[in-house]
Amino acid sequence: MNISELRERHPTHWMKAAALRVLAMDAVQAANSGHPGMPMGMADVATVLFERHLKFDPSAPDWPDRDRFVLSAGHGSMLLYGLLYLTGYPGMTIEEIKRFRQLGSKTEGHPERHPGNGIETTTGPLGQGLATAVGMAIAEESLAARFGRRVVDHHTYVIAGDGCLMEGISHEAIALAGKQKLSRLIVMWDDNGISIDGKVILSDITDQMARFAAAGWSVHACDGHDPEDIDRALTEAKASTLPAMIACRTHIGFGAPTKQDTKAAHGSPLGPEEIARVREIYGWTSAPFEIPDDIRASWQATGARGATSRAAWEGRLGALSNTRRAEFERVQSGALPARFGKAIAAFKKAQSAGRKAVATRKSSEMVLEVVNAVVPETLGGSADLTGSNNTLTKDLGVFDPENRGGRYIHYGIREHGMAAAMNGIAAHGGAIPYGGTFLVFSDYARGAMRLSALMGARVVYVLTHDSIGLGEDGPTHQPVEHLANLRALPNMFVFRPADTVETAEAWEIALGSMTTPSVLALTRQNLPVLRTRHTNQNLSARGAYVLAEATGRRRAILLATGSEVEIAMAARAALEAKGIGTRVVSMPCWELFAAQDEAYRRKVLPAGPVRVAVEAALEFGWERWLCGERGAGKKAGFVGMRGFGASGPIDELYARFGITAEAVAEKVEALL
Ligand SMILES: Cc1ncc(C[n+]2csc(CCOP(=O)(O)OP(=O)(O)O)c2C)c(N)n1
Ligand SMILES: [Mg+2]
Repeated sequence: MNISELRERHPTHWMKAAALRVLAMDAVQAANSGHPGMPMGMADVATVLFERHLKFDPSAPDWPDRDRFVLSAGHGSMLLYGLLYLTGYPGMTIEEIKRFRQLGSKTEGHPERHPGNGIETTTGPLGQGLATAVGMAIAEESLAARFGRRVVDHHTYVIAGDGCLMEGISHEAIALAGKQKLSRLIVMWDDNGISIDGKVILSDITDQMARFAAAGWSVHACDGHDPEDIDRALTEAKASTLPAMIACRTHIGFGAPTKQDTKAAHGSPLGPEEIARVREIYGWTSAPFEIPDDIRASWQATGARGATSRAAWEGRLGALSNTRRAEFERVQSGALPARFGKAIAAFKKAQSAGRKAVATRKSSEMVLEVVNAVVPETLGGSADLTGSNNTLTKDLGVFDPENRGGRYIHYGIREHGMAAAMNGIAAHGGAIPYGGTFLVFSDYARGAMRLSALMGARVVYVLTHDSIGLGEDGPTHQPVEHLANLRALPNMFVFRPADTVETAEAWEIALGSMTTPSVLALTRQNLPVLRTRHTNQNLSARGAYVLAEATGRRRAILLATGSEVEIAMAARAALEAKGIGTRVVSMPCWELFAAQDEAYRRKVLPAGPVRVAVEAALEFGWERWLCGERGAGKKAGFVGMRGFGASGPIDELYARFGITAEAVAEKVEALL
């Protein structure tokens, strides 16, 4: 449908959509940066969605039963900000729109998760929004199974561009959604045939409808500028028992006389002349950032539409029994059950006494038996390594279309899709996701892991086979740089527990960290229990602590994590036997140790003694603890990997790479 037809046949719709278009065009011009083309192209789709379908209430942005709207094509952020402003989200004022992309504004270059302002998830890296939305739809089904459709009954809508669909992560996401029959997930594809380099056919000729259909989706198409056709497609999509994709044929930069349908509309201001001509073509006479009263009123009516259904929902929530309502409210708030801490303490006590040597991946499974029994909102899973990651505990049940009450998700061999889905589960709220793969394959998930950290999502990554200790699978599977890589991420706890007790502590911290995701790096090989003296206190919460003190004068401090703490303890025994007083510091979480006050850090790492760190990974990053923190380069050493590992039995590998108690003791003696 062209603009003159639209203006004639749907005048009110046209002006509402034009308001979104003009806001985007003007804000991008004012910021002198941004992406006007996508909002101008998708304004009709967004208007119909918000006016006739989306369940939302700007006066209660965090209403748990709202529909989720995800702008996966995050570069078109002005479309989202315009919608939030026009429908009346209190946090999204015209001042914020005027400050688009400015420091400290709520209108960042790309949407950054802020549910209080109606921004459900962080997008910008293409494809992430779509894959995150899959997790939101999973969480919705899971919560509906737990609490009933009377209080959990919403949809997840996504706007995705060509870029989102070209990214590899989209394949993982749509395949997972198709298998899971996530019928409340609706993806609106901005089918405009243009991306940054020019026409999409420069690089892609995929039949997207056929691709989605092949993955088990219901596929639809519409003229993305015709409100009646958009409405028809959305209505059909909602009626489907499968996830639905709607190919919305649109024109990027709709109405821009020289730039429509070209790459020039994608990512730069249109310029004053083009903007003036667009105003004429649109029939828009208002100045920048001014919305005519009648159009404003019409948008406000759209924003007010959800208040009745929210009131009705409040009534239904109130009609639940007190216990069920309290439980619903607890999981929504993210608070853990009251008995969680006691359960972990009891587990630790039993393990300190029992002293059973197991791999920490097994320790993690043992902890999860406790956690999953006490915390009913966990949703576990693995990227096809369930038996290796030890992520499945008894009685969880498998989440699938026939059993939405199941709490274990077979994510398939889709690390990136799993990580993004977990972000979506966490962002949705009401459930706590954890998922496993090998540590080395965190590379395949990292795009989404970075967003976990940036968004502050409570996601737990169970990453097993954390070193050459995995043995025969060889260097393709042996992480060496991954700990450093993950430690480099801001706002990510990287735990490498040394035994079952530390593993329990890591889980306790991870689940209690509402705004920080966690990695648990776990071994394949057995490790002895080193924390044989029980304390209710979570020692790992300080990041590092003195596990064994020097007897006599302290001349050496050994720093170690995970499986190498055992090696440090053996080295200590050898050194002490020679009269060299040696302290062992276990460092399960660098980030938490770095966050301690200096007095504590100085107590653990005083100046003076030589320091040797041992970790079956690259040295990268250890300088901070060896040379910084009152240390000195000439009194510091590192025992660990220097390059890639090798295929072979574990004992031979540790010897081959010189990660042994003898090597640690020798290094200390050489430094003394
Ligand atoms: C993972 C990722 N790679 C690259 C980019 C840079 N980028 C931003 S938008 C874009 C083109 C997207 O094309 P499309 O989705 O068709 O958007 P349209 O031009 O239609 O608005 C690219 C390559 C990005 N944001 N994320
Ligand atoms: Mg495009």
